Amino acid sequence: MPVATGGAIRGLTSGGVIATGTRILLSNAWHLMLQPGDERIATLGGLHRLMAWDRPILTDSGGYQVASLENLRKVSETGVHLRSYRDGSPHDLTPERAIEIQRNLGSDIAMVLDECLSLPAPPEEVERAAARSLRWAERSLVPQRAPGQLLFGIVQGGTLADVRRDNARALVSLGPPGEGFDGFGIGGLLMGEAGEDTRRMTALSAEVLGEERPRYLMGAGLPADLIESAGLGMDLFDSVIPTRLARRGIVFTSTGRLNVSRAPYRDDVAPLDEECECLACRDYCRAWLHHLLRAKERIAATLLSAHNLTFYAGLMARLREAIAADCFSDFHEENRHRWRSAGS
Ligand code: PRF
Ligand code: ZN
Repeated sequence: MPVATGGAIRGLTSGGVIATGTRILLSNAWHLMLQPGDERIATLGGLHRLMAWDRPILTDSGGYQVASLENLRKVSETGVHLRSYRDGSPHDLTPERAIEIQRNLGSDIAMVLDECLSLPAPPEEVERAAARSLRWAERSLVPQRAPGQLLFGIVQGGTLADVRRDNARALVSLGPPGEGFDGFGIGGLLMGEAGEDTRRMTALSAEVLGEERPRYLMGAGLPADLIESAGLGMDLFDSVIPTRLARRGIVFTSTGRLNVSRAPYRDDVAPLDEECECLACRDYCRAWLHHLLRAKERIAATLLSAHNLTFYAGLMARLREAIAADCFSDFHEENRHRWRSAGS
């Protein structure tokens, strides 16, 4: 899922995003609650209609903002007391309110409010945040959802195997049989821990959560991470990586990864990727894209974001095909090193 935090992917229209082959977007309840307001969005016809996006939307709850706005928030049992990054105004985000916001937005998948910590964190803090996230998850199952809207619980527990395992177990058994969560986010990872810990905790979470319901590794976005964690049982991912890197000139191609803003591309008349059919690759060469970036032309972000999203949609499609054809291991082996670092 590309990230449209405030309801838009920077530089692209929804039609432009659809042209990349993207099938689902992530948006953020906390940001949309502040601006333009969730009730306003409901009154105006809902997020899909306003965004002119008729495919699925997943909304994150704002739990991640607990970690990323560290100096702007206070967490208590009731919920999160956050200050707006816009004007410093105070807001209380409770688990119940997070569900209500997402109902107003009308997203297809809503996430519970959780407490995500930056790592490393003291073990007792991790344990306390996981326990609280679980109590919040329980409170989230009660309020009314939008018709047809799915609700995902979120596993916390940092890199503490026992805490995370217990947390996932408890989450799976919440709610009456058949009426619990529709899927699960694996949260609290990719927060500064070592790659080996991410893998271990992802695998452990996947095992406890089981295969019946979708499992979503929150915040994963490097191609190698997506392939690897798919191998560990992950079904969904979200990240700002494809679009954020694109704006800095970094693109993924069928052969590797390159930074087209660098000098070697100034006179390169090849497309970004011979095998890509995106807007940028169809009409422009690397030299011109290099120029647009250097000249700070806004179309550069548009073209390179379209390219990266096309690349990611293609990568996910090939990954699904490999899994369906039972040749994931070959796919993993062929691709595990391809996008690791700055290449050609
Ligand atoms: N919780 C929520 N959103 C998230 C995370 C989390 O733990 C992460 C962790 N990498 C990304 N986005 N609600
Ligand atoms: Zn392209």
